[in-house]
Amino acid sequence: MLDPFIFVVGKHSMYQLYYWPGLPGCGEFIRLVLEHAKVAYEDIGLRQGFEPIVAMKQTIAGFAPPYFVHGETTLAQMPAICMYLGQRHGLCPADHGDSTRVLQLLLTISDTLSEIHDLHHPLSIAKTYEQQKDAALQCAQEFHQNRLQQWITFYSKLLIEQNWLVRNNLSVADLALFQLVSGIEYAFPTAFIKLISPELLQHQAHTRRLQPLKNYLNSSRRQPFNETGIFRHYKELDLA
Ligand SMILES: N[C@@H](CCC(=O)N[C@@H](CS)C(=O)NCC(=O)O)C(=O)O
Repeated sequence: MLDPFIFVVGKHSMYQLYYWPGLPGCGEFIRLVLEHAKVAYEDIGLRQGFEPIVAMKQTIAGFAPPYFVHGETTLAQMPAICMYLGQRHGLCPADHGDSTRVLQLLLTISDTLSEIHDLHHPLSIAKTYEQQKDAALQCAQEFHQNRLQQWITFYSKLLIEQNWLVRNNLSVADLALFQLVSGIEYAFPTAFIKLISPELLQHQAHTRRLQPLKNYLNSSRRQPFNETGIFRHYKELDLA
């Protein structure tokens, strides 16, 4: 029987993604690229559990998961992995300046992710949310008053008069923006309704319609948001 966690869709050699099972986290950004590129990959965490991820963390592969292995190449950091895949599978411009621009946007999205993660863990990732709830409430208030609007404005301006972020060509940065905006909608539904822009709503709609990404988003392989990931829905951290 075909292993359900080895998704052999294309003709490319096998890629391996190492990411914690049970949460979409940074791993899901990479899955979106793999799925849209229709390439074969082995999802080690979903298939084998936490152990291989912990083992990888003890090597010099990179400080924290996601890790990505392709033959002799081992990578960490979501933006670096997305760039590697984007360059191999037509989701990154050939021009050096434009591809660096894609990298810049991935890094900016990564900055937004850190800020959103730190809302529920403002003091320490070693403590639970409940142990730092007071600080989290304070940070969330500040975030909704200022930062969320600033982030939304930044990404929206890039989409005025174009469907895709860099020279109106779909790239890995667009797939990452889709996951970021989807996560914001999950974590802060009230803030989302009040603050989201027409540009970002349209970008979401365009991305959701892309094939083959659409097949993945509608499949049971899509990793749902939950309260163990970056985007957590705690009602008290949403806009009042
Ligand atoms: N900037 C890194 C973030 C890596 C990261 O924070 N990984 C989390 C899960 S999303 C983790 O497992 N952290 C464990 C640790 O920091 O020890 C990336 O984009 O890959």
